[in-house]
Amino acid sequence: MSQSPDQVNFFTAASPDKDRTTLSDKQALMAKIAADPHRPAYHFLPPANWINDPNGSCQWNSQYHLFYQYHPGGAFRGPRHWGHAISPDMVHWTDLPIALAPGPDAIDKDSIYSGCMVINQGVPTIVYTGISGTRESPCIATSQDGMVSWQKYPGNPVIAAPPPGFEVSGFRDHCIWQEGADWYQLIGAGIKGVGGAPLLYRSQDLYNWEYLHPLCVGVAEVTGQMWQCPDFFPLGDKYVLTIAPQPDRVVLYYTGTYDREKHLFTPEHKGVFDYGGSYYAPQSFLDEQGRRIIWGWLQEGRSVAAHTEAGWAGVMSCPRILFLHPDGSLGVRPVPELESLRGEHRHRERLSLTGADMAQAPLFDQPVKGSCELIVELDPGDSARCGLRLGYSFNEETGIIYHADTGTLEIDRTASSRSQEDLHDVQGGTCALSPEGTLKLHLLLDGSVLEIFVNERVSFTSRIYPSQTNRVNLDFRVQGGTARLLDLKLWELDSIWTDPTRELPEGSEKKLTYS
Ligand code: DQQ
Repeated sequence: MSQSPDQVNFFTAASPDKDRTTLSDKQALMAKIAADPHRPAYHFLPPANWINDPNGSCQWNSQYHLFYQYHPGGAFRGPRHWGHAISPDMVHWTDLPIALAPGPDAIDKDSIYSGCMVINQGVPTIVYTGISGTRESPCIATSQDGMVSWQKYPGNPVIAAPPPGFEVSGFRDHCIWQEGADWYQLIGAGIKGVGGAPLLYRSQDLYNWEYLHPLCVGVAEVTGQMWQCPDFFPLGDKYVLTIAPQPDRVVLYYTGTYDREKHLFTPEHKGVFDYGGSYYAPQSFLDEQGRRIIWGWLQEGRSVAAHTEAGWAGVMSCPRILFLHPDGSLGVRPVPELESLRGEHRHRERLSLTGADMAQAPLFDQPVKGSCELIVELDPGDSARCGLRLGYSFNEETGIIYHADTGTLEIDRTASSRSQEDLHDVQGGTCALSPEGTLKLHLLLDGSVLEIFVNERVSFTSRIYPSQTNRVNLDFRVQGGTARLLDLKLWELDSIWTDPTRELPEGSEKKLTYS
């Protein structure tokens, strides 16, 4: 499928005066983006500009659809639209025209905020939050042409205001499911002074909603004032609620039981979904294979000025499969479809290293490509710390180190880049060793994106901005004892953009189309 840039609307405000945006502006922007060492090669993002939350995620008629919060006016926050891309495999994507834009009606004149997709008697139906000033309104749009163009419901909003009786801190973001003949909807909210509280509604037609009660209520001091983007779904014999809490912005999950008579959720197990500090506002869906897939927005870790100048900001995480561990905790791993990108392979096994101070052993003679996948199994032994170092030019490095005394993994970004514009911190979180006492790390490194899955239980997603990302030296690091690297498999990964015109702007308007 091909769309002209104007249809896709990626470039209209690449220059501050959109009427003066010329082909050479577009070419210059795309050339800069194509040469950007921080630009991921196999994580989804549009050709340019700002994105945030995934929206409307679904698989329909075998096609995967990813909508996303999008500002076509530049690589900074602005009036949010819904961008749209489709894929046969969640790996290779085709850009489609913007699905939803603000206005012209007053109810959503300022932004189209996050929401979900349901198929209502064969009709694709989006439920989103219309933004008008400070007013947040649940709204509907439908498509009659297979999800390409969208018509807003003239009777929007479908819920006029938050329920009376308490003061909410926010009323936005939607998760909808069906039970028998009834639809149920959660809207992200919080009760002022109390805590996060996703509000539960019921409807028979998606257009008329009856308020029931909060699905559950958090404690403001512990889990924040407002739970954005609640997502609620069955998994195995439990139910799962994921939330994006404000102000902490660390995605949490609860697994527990759901009483389908009383429509109350009783959390039994609470966990951090991702410790990295970059992963936010995830949304899941059930695909046609019955897999629960989830993806989230990877925020920038560089200044607003830096990403505005770069011409792109935000990227989607890789699609992840969710499952339940026997102890009720959430399991997570990347989808196997990503394996189709695997190229050159390297392997190491049985490497033992001892160090009183931090000892370091190179894992390969030659640097690896900055778009790669690693699966590493470590036995911390009696060491105090062990892990990996990603080494770049100019002494820039990122440490991925397990601390035995605290049982935490730390992502050390203090020397990740020379630029003072970027985050320089240490991110850490608890991660349990396997029953055999080992640590299995599954890493996806892609330009400025670093996703790490630990023992298929928790992820650490980070953004790093070294000056150059095409050559990475990998080292094994050990301190205060002996640790063993049992096995390491590495694959360099191909770019998902098989159409070079997406990144190479030279030539005509035609060459700027996407297929
Ligand atoms: N992002 C959207 C909101 C949501 C927030 C606005 C979470 O709907 O609450 O872009 O990142």
